Amino acid sequence: MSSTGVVYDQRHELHKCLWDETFPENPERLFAVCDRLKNRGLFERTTLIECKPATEEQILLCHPSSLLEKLKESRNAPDAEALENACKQFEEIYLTQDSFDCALLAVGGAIEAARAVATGKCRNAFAIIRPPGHHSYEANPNGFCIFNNIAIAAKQVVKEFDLKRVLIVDVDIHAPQGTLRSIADSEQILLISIHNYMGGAIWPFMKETNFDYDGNTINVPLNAPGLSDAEYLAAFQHFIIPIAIEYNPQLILVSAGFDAGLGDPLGGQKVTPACFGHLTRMLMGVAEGKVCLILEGGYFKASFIESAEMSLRALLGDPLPLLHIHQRLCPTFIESLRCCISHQAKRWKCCASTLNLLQQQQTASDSEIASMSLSIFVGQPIFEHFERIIRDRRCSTRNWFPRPRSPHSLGDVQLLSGRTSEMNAVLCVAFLLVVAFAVFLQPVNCSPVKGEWRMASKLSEGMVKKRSVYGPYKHLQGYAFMPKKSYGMWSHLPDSRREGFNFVDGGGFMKSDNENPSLFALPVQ
Ligand code: X5A
Ligand code: ZN
Repeated sequence: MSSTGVVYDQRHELHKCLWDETFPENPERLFAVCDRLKNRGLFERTTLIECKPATEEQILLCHPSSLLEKLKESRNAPDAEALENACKQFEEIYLTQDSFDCALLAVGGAIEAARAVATGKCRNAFAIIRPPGHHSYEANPNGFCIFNNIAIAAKQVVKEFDLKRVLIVDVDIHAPQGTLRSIADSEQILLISIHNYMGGAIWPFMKETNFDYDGNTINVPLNAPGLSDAEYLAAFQHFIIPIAIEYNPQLILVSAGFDAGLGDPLGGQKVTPACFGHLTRMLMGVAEGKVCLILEGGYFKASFIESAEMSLRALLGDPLPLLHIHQRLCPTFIESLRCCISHQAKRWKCCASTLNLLQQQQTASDSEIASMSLSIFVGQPIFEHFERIIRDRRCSTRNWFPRPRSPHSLGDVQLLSGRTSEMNAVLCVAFLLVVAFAVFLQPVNCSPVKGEWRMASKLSEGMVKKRSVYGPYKHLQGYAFMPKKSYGMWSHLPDSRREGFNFVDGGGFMKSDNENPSLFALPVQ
């Protein structure tokens, strides 16, 4: 019987940030995952899939040759300073002399894993690769991603095996704008993604990542932080899995980012490792189990190594820890899901029937039939602001990422100090938008506003005030909406505040500030 395949290649460590060793996307991520899988005796139960560099022809399935030429130059860069300077043309990208080859290897790994599953050589597979890929599109590497590994792999297997339906499911917490754009021209590929949206006030600040997008991408936008297993399971059970079944894919590729996980400093959500295992298992019920996981983000080591283990255990058919759901679904999430179901009811029979059921229930309980909410998007000014930063080559990687810095790198922040009149204009527009959003939309039934949202500038305490914000975010600080729920949310605090956090059997154990521990440990089934 064919087994579970794993891609892992030492050479992926060659891509690292030479000028900021605290950068969250680092080689340590792969070592940590692999160490864990080795220590738990999981590697020996899998088949190693050999990883070879993607060919230029394969890269061209999603990117222009101009990008290949640009990136190739980094091979001959004289020093780190030249590399850092070259990276200013991109958004949140770093390069070493080896990054180009390493990125080719990551794409190659994704392709080989997808091939192994498509041909039946492996029952399913997990490609443990980096750099990640799902943000990159056309000539725009960004968000730690150089080439779009998963989109290229999908296009390659469609071409090579004449597949008619390949499904990509993206569970990374960041909206996969790169995959969305890379596959927009492919009739044989469908993308379903669940990600932070926050009314459009979160990176990558793109309207196409909201529920009302039409095309071969289906979005589940999340508009509140602190969501957990309950919400993710509900999204899968009521929306993602029914659509997957109706689509009837021949192969499922998963953008397996674990940054929606409990404790992730970038994600702000609270999905337990065990839940990642269960999500994988739910997908294994579709496409005759032909599921290929491809690693994307995940930045809190204790959490993501456990999530990766649980996902691999799902692929191997191991028992998974039971999930204990003892919370009601977040109302803001319910509204998102209702919008998704209503919007997709036009195209998917399963959504039409779910919607019908919802409306019958509402009639039966004498409540008004809820209409679809407004599609909110407040990200345009920030998006344009970021585009100008890249165009003017104003900012290097180290200044993009908003988090506390070690003192020795503080000096570089000076690069951005002083507001330009352009920045002031952006601030005014953003501020006016925010005021309009707060004042005029308040009575409208759209929950990102309802009750839960306050202006961050008015907070006496809260995460915005507590964390230092640098780079392009610096001047926007205090003008953004922060959800009330996230006051002092621990996952946004510096790492030192997250001590006492352990992951056991797919759950997590956190000691909170008031010494009142909250327990997420889960019994094994
Ligand atoms: C792959 C991934 C995160 C990009 C964050 C940009 N990228 N602010 O998780
Ligand atoms: Zn991510």
